[in-house]
Amino acid sequence: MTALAPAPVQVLARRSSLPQRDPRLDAIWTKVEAGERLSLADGDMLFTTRDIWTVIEMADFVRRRLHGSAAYFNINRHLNYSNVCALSCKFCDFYAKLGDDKGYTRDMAYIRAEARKAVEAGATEIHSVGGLHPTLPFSYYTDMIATIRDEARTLGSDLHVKAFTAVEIVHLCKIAKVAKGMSLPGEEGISARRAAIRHVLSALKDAGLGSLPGGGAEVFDDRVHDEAYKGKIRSDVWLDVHRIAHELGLNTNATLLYGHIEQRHDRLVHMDMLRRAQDEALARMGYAGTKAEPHEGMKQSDADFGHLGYTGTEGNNAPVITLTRQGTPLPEHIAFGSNAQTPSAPTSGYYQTIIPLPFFPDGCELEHLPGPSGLENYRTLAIARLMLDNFSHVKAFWIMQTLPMAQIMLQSGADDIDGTVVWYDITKLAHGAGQGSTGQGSASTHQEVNVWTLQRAIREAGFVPIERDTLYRKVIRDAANDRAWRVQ
Ligand code: V47
Ligand code: SF4
Repeated sequence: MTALAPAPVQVLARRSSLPQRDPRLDAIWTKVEAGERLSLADGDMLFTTRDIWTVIEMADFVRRRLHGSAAYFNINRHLNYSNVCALSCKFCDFYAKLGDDKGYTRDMAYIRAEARKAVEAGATEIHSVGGLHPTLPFSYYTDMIATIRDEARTLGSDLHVKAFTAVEIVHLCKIAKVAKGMSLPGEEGISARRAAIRHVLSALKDAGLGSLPGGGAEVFDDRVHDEAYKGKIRSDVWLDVHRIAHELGLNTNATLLYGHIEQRHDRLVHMDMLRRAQDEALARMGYAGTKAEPHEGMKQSDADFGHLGYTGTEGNNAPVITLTRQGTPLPEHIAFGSNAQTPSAPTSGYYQTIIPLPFFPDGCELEHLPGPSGLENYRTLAIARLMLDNFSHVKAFWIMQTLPMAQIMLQSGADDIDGTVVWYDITKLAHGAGQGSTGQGSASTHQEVNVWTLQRAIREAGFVPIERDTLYRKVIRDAANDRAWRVQ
């Protein structure tokens, strides 16, 4: 099996000649061309410059260096097993309380039927998340995964199960009754928490869990956390769950929920925390770091961000590992190709993609906020591509970005638009905002596009559509039966 290896392309840097060209970006261009890590101060300039087009041009340069003209999609189904949740995040229009009319919890017959439908539609992935249900036993979750995998196997499919955000994993630690000591302060509490997370993730992996989605990260800032999603795990615990998943060989994704009550610098800190976590994951895989000491730019950014309470760069001498230098193999090429860095090093267990999620105000407690503008969406996605130099992929999740926006995002740093989705309960597009969807006139959780529509959207944006599986391997379809697939 090989991972997707884009055809090598000759990438020539372009320089925007628009009147609003910002010459301060020249120094950032030089770093981008050299594949050097951008500092938080650079990120700040990318957010504040009026020359957004150069920001986009730089992100497109990086995206093409990594992926050439390839743009990825998958055939998947989202399955929300329950919307009943013990928390009440202010940005969330999805949750219901136990006993509410709008609450639902799917039983195993429903889940089995969904797995069957997914296989019959040729899906390679089920993406399943839900609320923090107060009474379901831990066995429900292992049964759910085993049921999906069993039904798929019966039908001859190796359907991948990507399930449970880090927030759900910690909830499962509590209900699996392995979380003793999780809330204790100090090292003892932390190691007990880690042991509980490891136990739960191992049990889920044994049941057939294939990877973790990127949800629940929101934005890694305590002020925003306490104001908008109090009660949820904080950044240290979210990152811990993903670190332990990586140690167990599970790949994971990461999201950034922006455009609500956070500030732009919170987004940059979030990106910095994620790329530091990825440095660790890639180091485990045998990647060599390029810098052992914080360089000038990082020191500058410490000064700029220190007063905001972010000291993440202080005393951190971990190697900086970038994937954006010409010719650096992507982790999936190491995992599925013959590019092993160190023969005994693990070949899985890293962040695959960053998914910037624009805040949707409709129906939630923060409904009075306007949500981010289109340009803010492009800018944030482009900056994610530039800052997260050690993430292979940037996903423009078309369900939240809309398909027309996702098309342009493919030219602004994104290389992936997610999949056919079918039902999505977490946010709803109103009044046909997602052109190319089923064309329903009012807000609906039925948000499906067919493969042809996704491929056409990608081609129209000037890219070559490549169907991938969850782990970014190329999917080959049987010419006589397009529901049958294998990975290359
Ligand atoms: O964690 C909830 C977000 C996330 C709103 O890993 C909202 O491939 C905007 O994580 N406005 C869940 N966002 C979705 C998610 C995801 C989606 C697609 C692909 C992958 C992947 C992961 O949705 C939640 C939360 O951050 N969310 N409410 C809202 N009103
Ligand atoms: Fe519950 Fe997740 Fe919604 Fe928060 S975002 S209320 S944890 S379902």
